[in-house]
Amino acid sequence: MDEFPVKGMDAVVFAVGNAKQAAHYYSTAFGMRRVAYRGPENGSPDEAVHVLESGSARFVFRGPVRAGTDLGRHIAEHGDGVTDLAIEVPDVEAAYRHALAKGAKGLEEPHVLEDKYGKVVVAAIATYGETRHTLVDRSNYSGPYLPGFVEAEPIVEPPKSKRYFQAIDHCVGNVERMDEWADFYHRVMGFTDMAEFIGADIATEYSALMSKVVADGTRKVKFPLNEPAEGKRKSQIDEYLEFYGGPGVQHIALATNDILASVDQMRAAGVEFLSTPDSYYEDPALRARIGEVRVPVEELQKRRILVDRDEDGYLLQIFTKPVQDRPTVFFELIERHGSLGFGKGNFKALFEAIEREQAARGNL
Ligand code: TYF
Ligand code: FE
Repeated sequence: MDEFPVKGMDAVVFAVGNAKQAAHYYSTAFGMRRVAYRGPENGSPDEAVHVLESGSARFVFRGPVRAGTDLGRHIAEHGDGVTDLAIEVPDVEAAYRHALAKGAKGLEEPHVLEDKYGKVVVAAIATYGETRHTLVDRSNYSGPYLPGFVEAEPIVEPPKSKRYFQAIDHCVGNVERMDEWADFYHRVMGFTDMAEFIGADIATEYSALMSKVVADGTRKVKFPLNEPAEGKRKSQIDEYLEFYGGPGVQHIALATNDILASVDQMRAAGVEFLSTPDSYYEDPALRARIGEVRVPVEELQKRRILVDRDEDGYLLQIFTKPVQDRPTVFFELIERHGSLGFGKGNFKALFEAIEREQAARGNL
């Protein structure tokens, strides 16, 4: 029996300096639709909260309205970042009791929130850094987000074309001790390791990081965990830890059905992506390894989209630059065609691209 059943990701919650403007950026540049709001106008004097969706992916942006809040302190310390990887579970009480029995730190006891749309049960436990997992059961709720939130108009007309992405594929944490946190997810949530990992061998060669992926039994919730390693130069994970001020969420991967169109539209709206050199696409070894994919390699090359293949299929992926002034949180777009991996074959090219940015910032 699954000791910690999960339904999927419920939301990624961001703490930002200006939630109104963040909501605008994710509407215009990420094609998301605002669906709910809570702020001084409806019972939240200290913070404004905008809720945006794209398919099943839900982002929540919280911004302080006045000085002296813990939210404001969090932003002063970490910059804009992710405070909560909220998970939808069928039974919050059972999940929370199980987590605490296995040694998790409780942050919020299970409680019921209620309004005219019904009831939601929530609780919260701590994970790495100041990050938390809120556990949510919304099976008896029909409102736009949580009790207390009102329906909100989209900020701009959502894209006429397809949405840019439809789900959260995985959420990556940068930590100081990967094994400790992998064990946390094994013990507390019954998550198991996925095949992909970066061990000390690869780490010293070029990546300067070690990485492990834990996931629930259904593979709907996937959490890679990175740890800095002694490499030839300063690890990108150390840069993150320094600028974020400790462990936290590094990137959110968004599942798309048409990465070419999404990248084109996001670029046109001003989103910056990491650049892969032409040599990546012209490498005969890559061409041989990849075989046939749904578009000519030239179409990927034009857009700097990466491609990887394993025994189950292939995937296309691309990474944004950090989306705030601090070199911390970024996004990945991923289009899967059978592959359940994370682009292991791209790690070298990807980490070289990341290191070029790191060097440009003077942090290598
Ligand atoms: O999530 C992953 O594992 C891939 C690769 O600092 C990756 O997206 C791993 C570490 C990293 C950036 C990307
Ligand atoms: Fe990723």
